[in-house]
Amino acid sequence: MTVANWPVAELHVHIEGTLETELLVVLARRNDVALPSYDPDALRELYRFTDLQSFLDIYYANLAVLRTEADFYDLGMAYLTRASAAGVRRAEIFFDPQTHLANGIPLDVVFGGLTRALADARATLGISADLILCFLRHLGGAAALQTLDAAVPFLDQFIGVGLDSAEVGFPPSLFTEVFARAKALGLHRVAHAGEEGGPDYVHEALDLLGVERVDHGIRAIEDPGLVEILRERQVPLTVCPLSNVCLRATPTLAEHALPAMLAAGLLVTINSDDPAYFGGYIDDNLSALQREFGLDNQQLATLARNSFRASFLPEAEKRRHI
Ligand code: ES4
Ligand code: ZN
Repeated sequence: MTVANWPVAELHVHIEGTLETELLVVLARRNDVALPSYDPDALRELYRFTDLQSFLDIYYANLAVLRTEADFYDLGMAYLTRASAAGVRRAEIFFDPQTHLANGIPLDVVFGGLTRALADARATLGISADLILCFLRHLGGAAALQTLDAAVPFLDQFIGVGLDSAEVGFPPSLFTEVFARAKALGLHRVAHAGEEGGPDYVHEALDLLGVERVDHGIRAIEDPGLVEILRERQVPLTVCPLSNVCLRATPTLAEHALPAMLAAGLLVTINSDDPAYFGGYIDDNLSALQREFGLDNQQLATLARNSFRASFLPEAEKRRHI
């Protein structure tokens, strides 16, 4: 076993962020959607980000190519195949239904394609995967409530809700009601917080949304009181190092908060976020950390164990992996 195929759970990956430029071109041609170029390398050249918003602008524009159930199936299957090769045994996958609804794609098309991909990947690759429905914070709390209501007929096809998109200016407090409703429906709850927003957003996600995991959470390290709460409760943090470098949430990988987070006793996991955009899958993130910080096999094993502990697998299944 090497870092390239160490058995892990991936808990922070946006299925839309796994759309490689090769598949982007195939889908654009299939659906007659215009792209700035039809050369996958030239398209990748456009991925030069200065912050979260500069990434989101390109990411949302590209999603216009996703039109049919087969498109969502191909997207899901491509990720699960690549993730399986990287050692992923369990994936808890975000998707953004509001983006597709805005593009005129009904929920049953999105669920139909993704759910079929997850079932086929389980049968052919032996990978366990579930979906987490994310609300786009820039569309606000009322739109999130509407989206959750519309998703109730599909409750057997997702295990939780999350919160993503532009962070600063859209605090967790806007989503208190929709997260309370998700809890009442028996859904798990996670939220992006402390990526570009400060530690106050992490406090709000914990106190007002009752999240079971924090996505990113790297800026929590700025607040010693918050670090103590996260350590004491062992709240998992799904950290995405290559994403943080690409979007300049950290100046360089060498200056990443990860070593400080581990030293503080936080339950940290390593994830890829949007691997088609940020230079790599979970194995690439682990290799980069190994190169930068000289992670040894014991530290790798700890990160892998953390990923299963932090997952939403039933306890008995977690133990089979730990
Ligand atoms: C995202 Cl890196 C990141 N942050 C917030 N929202 C997102 N959606 C997709 N990737
Ligand atoms: Zn993310």
